[in-house]
Amino acid sequence: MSNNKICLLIGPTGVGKTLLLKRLQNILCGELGASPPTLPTVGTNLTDLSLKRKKVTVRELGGCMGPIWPSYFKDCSSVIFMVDSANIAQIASSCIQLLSVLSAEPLHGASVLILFNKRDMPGTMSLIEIKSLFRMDDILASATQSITTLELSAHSGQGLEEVLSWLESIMVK
Ligand SMILES: Nc1nc2c(ncn2[C@@H]2O[C@H](COP(=O)(O)OP(=O)(O)OP(=O)(O)O)[C@@H](O)[C@H]2O)c(=O)[nH]1
Ligand SMILES: [Mg+2]
Repeated sequence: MSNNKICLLIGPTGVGKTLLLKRLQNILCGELGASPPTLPTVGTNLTDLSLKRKKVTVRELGGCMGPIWPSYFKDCSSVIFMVDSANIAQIASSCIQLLSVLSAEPLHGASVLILFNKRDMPGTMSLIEIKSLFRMDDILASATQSITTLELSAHSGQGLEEVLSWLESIMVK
């Protein structure tokens, strides 16, 4: 598989990246089932997803690898950046992390999906409030990339089909 089919999956530790990959595989196998356990990813986690039209490889980079994420940027043409929308204390640092990712030269032409995960958690703020805290308008105004945002619960399954549709759409470009 050529490198330009690799999609990078990044975000702080514990936001739900590994669970997302497991749940996408569940859906593609035809049965969502119960949410499986995960362990923190130390290093990278390569997962092949057989979409309707293409196979795509998603490379998760563990949140603990943040300082060396940029060494993987040149090998990908799309990025999924995941945010824990139930962890308000982490929103500002996630925003700064995302701005640094978007300003990286190898990613200037990348397609970017921002996922606001854990929408099933009780007491989470509305998406409008989260986007405002996250400075989404400023991010969209300054970015060179085409950016899509989605609400997600990797746990309940809300939004998983939309993530697959996004992957299909960018892989046919
Ligand atoms: N309630 C809820 N819990 C979630 C959701 N997504 C992930 N989790 C839980 O969050 C914890 C961390 O999930 P992981 O998928 O391991 O997180 P990660 O982003 O891969 O973390 P690193 O590999 O350390 O970077 C696990 O206990 C998951 O079950 C969600 O949508 N809702
Ligand atoms: Mg992980």
